[in-house]
Amino acid sequence: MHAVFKYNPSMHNVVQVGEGDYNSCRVSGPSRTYTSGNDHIQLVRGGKAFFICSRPGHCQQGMKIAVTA
Ligand SMILES: [Cu+2]
Repeated sequence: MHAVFKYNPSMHNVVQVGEGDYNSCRVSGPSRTYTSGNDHIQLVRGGKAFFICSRPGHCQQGMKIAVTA
């Protein structure tokens, strides 16, 4: 199972973060950044994954998603 993120890469990105960073809209712990604009990200079955956009203000305005695979 995987997640697909399609977006304009000149405006946004996708950063996989931990739950704490997801809640606070910060990237302070382990993370992985995707910038292709058409990212296919493998998910661990039965696990939760947390994604935010790290461009300034975007996550705070709601550009974030938590998924359960
Ligand atoms: Cu964004």
